[in-house]
Amino acid sequence: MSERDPALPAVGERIPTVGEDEPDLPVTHAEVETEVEAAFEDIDVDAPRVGILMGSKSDMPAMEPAGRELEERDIRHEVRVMSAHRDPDVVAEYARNAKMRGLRVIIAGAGLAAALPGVVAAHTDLPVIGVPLTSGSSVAGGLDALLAIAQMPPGVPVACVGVNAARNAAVLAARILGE
Ligand code: AIR
Repeated sequence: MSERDPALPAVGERIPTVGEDEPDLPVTHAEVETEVEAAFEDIDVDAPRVGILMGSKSDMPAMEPAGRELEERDIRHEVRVMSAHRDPDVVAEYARNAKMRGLRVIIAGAGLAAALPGVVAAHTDLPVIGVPLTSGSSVAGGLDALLAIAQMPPGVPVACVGVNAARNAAVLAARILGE
């Protein structure tokens, strides 16, 4: 069951009425439903369900197959470039807001000291799929990124696909979504 928005009154909760002599009235189911409906009106029904992130524009060719796979499956997604090291605040904010924006899975690809998937997982409880990427300046052909993504500490999991396996990340995202 999804958590109740703490900003909304619970059924039966007493809310103050206008006017001094009137007693407080308990909130009815109908009133709660109206408030919940109003809150949901703000949520974009066309919101993306998968976020595809990458640490640099230079990762785009390697990450494109993930977007293609989701497109073929008609799964709404968005693509963002953000670096865990160069734009740490942007990454933290994106991850913190992701669930509220309707995202259900995050795919994050990066090369070298590939912190992006792990940092995203540190700021959200959505499932995060990491894609280790080879990079021209890697001294280890992508093994550096593979270890950085796979070796997460207990309690902060990142699912890790193979090096440059962006398409597999999308297939896994689809399976997590049950599609
Ligand atoms: N990277 C960017 N910020 C942190 C990391 N680990 C990675 C990118 C890219 C590589 O560094 O994901 O694979 C090289 O980035 P650039 O921008 O120099 O081409």
